[in-house]
Amino acid sequence: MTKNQNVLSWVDEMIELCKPDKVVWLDGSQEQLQTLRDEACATGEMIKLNEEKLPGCYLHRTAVNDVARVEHRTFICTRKKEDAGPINNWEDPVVMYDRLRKMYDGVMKGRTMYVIPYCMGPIGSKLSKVGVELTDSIYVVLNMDIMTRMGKQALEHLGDTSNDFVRGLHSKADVDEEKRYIVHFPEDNAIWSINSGYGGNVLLGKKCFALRIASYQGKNEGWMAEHMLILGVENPQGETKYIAAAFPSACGKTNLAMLIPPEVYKKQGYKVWTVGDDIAWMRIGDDGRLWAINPEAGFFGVAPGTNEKSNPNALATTKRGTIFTNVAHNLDDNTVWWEGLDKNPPEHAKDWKGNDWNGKTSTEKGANPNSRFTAPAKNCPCISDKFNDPLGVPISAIVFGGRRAKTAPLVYQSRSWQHGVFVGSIMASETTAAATGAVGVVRRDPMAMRPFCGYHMGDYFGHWLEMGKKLGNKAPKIFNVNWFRTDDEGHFIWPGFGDNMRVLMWILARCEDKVDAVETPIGYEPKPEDINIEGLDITTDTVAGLLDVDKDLWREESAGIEDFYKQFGDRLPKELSEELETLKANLK
Ligand code: OXD
Ligand code: MN
Repeated sequence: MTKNQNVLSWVDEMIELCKPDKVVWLDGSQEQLQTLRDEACATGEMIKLNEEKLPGCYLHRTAVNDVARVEHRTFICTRKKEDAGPINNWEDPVVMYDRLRKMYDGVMKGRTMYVIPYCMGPIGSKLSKVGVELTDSIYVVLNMDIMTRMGKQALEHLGDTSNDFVRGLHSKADVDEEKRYIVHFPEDNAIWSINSGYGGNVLLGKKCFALRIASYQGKNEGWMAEHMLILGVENPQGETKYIAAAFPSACGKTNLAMLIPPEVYKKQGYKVWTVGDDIAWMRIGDDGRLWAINPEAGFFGVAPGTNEKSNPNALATTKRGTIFTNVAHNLDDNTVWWEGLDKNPPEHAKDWKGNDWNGKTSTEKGANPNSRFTAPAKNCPCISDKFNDPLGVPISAIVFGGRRAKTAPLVYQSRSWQHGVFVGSIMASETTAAATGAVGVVRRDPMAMRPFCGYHMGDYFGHWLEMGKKLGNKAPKIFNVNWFRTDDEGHFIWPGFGDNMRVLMWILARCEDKVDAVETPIGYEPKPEDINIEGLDITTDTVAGLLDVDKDLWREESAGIEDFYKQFGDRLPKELSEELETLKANLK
């Protein structure tokens, strides 16, 4: 399938190590994929769902001990420890290769090795990059088919001589938790993953390549790989402006990316288009602006909570050609169900572990809280017509956000790119009672990249500052939002979901210099009356409350930031220490 000697010799080397019985190269053809789907159904690895209700859809269950990303077993192995930084787990690459080689030696005996060439980003785009993943899992092959542009086309994009491809090696091995490793060697363009079958650990194009390795490449090559959704807001004149936004998990990224405009905007003819829901690769274009692509071709979304009200577009996306993982299996009509889908759980079902389950009487959950759908982006009713555009889309605004009950206001704008980098670097989200038992524990998650930055976080901040210098006055404006402020009873004050568009509209108006702002100690804020609340149950006073900056809370916040910053030592850019000093002075 390729004459590229760099690919061929690396695959040969890995075959020698893993010793599979058989090697199959994926060309991306439907015939080949269907053979694999049939084989996975025959062995029980996947279950074919109701062809009428869910055409081309399948159900898969992972091992019970293997349902999420494993940050504590995820490593960045750079030659120098300090290059991985204080937030990543590190091991010497020589030691790690040696340890892993012993585990991979003969691991595919009696199994087939699948060779998956894939392209992250539109074929032919200058922003796209190729990876090759070797795996012994058909589930991985079929997910990679949805999540990436896979097969022959990827090798053609790479060409016959290039060595610029990411080498990904994956084996389920024995799915042994104690021996689970998700290891990145950024200096070798390599990812080795073993003993897991869960998406985030094994679909190596996603978090491992498109964020961890790509962030490192981006620093060296002058571009950015970010944990951001990309959406377009089209005005009644047919002009579309694009926003890239970073949020930690469980803050509604997929919902925001697929937002349905509230009536007040819909009736005027505004539309919202989804370019991506998780990852953005951004480069400076010939016109000096920042251009973004979504490197993925599908959505790997959390199922629970997705429903007709919260995200009808996501739900519609999962109705065809989708792989469901760890949701409940409705035996009556051979479909799927998860908590929060509707108020009608099936009585004759299997839960995500494969045990008999009655949704009406059982106290156990039917779906794992991190159960997922892998769905093709092309199914999405609001997918942008620029989704496959090799040029990507020009970004007007960058938005950061987290879940904060009190501190952060509904929205504020940074005073400059440098201040915006500070705003991103201090991003934090409060854990919910459901997740940890302890409400309001702040976890700092700079730019939502804490688990995904493939190098020293201090250098990463430095790279952001560099990009701003290159962009100059063409740089996107940077904002921070918080949909999650609560009242004294703990209820959310802001309605959220589609109504978040009201805030995006202020953001875009600022980008076009169409609206004023008020200066506060933390940055620019809207005048309360500039947030459109037509049709909402809240008053301008409520908005004023949502925009309130409590100086005492922000003094506490500054102390937290100072503590957080200490770990970066002299690799913290001085510009960020200056911004912290400015904040402290503004709060006096
Ligand atoms: C995540 C995801 O964990 O997108 O951030 O799956
Ligand atoms: Mn994510």
